[in-house]
Amino acid sequence: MDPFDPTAKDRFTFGLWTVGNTGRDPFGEAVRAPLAPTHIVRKLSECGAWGVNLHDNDLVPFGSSASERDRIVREFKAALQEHGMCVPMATTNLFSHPIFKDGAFTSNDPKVRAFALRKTMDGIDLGVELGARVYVFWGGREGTEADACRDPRTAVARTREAMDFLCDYVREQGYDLVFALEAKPNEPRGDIYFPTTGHMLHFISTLAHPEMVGVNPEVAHETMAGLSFTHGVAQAMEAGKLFHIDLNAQRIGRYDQDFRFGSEDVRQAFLLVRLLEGTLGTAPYTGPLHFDAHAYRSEDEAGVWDFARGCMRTYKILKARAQAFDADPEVRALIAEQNDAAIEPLLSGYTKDKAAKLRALALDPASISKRGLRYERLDQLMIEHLLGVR
Ligand code: GCO
Ligand code: MN
Ligand code: MN
Repeated sequence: MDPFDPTAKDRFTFGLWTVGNTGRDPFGEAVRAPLAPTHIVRKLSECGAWGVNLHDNDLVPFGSSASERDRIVREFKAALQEHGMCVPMATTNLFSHPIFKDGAFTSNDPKVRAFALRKTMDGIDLGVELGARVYVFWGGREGTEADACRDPRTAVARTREAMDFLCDYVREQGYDLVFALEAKPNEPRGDIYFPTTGHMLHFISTLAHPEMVGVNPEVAHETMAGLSFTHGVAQAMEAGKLFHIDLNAQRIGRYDQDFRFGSEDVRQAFLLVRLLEGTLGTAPYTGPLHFDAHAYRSEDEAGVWDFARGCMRTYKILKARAQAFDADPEVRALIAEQNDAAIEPLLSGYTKDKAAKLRALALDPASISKRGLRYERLDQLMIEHLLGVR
């Protein structure tokens, strides 16, 4: 077997909405027929994926009766069982229906906020019934074009109210479920509240149950904002808050492109996989590896499965490249920690004595700054590993 072909052990997942994307965009109609969720389950399992994620309405169309819902869920569960697939994550569509045109949890209309909470409780029930352990919140419509419509602080407070309400709902039901908040700077709104993972991380610390809430960073979203995705993910990992991740590819300064993972900025993709896999010797991320991307509009259904296999293969190839890079003796020598047993203990845990000792140290800025760091060589080695010549 090709070592880069995915298997269930790799924990790769796709959304029903990702491989099911019909290619509709603001300028043109669908180019592919919709795929039945049960068909997607079968095809994804054949491609080597581990799981499939969904919005409530990807599976149960908006407005379905209770009996329709139950039949759809029954058939979907049978397909999951037959193909050995799981549903690690679920989420709510709080953006498609016109009722959400000015937001869901942040709307100025309490009826809209009530509807959003109710829809989310139902979505949580559905997700848990399918086995989901992570529930994602992406506030696609939570933003503005006409900013005078509300004080942005009100939007933050309303979002907190909703999160606290829903955390208590989950606790009362006794569900084994955590929340993951997904930031995006804009699109479909002119500006979306909580535009980056960093904004989300702080917001989480203000919640009633911060331990239940983490983040779901997406490559495209942080890149749209021109930020280093790897740094954002690292900060979330360091805080113990990387509960989920949306992998795709994106160029800075564009609309949300949702390209095949690794198809743009291979260098950032390499650094991301290196971080997630902990090939540097750090603790790896062990959650689902979700691809929130879709096939080019040029593709038919066969192209969709090429796209899905491509996302997973590229991840595995980058993982192998990262392992080789971090095992390279020259690389290890270049990034070896410099230890100084006399100085190190003085740098953490303030005491008057340590402050005095720091002041007394003989540190010569001129001689310290003379040393070249050899990052040119290090970066070139990374490029050579990435290009497969080392
Ligand atoms: C987007 C978002 C969505 C969310 C999804 C799950 O830009 O459209 O990335 O795909 O991830 O709604 O919450
Ligand atoms: Mn996105
Ligand atoms: Mn996403």
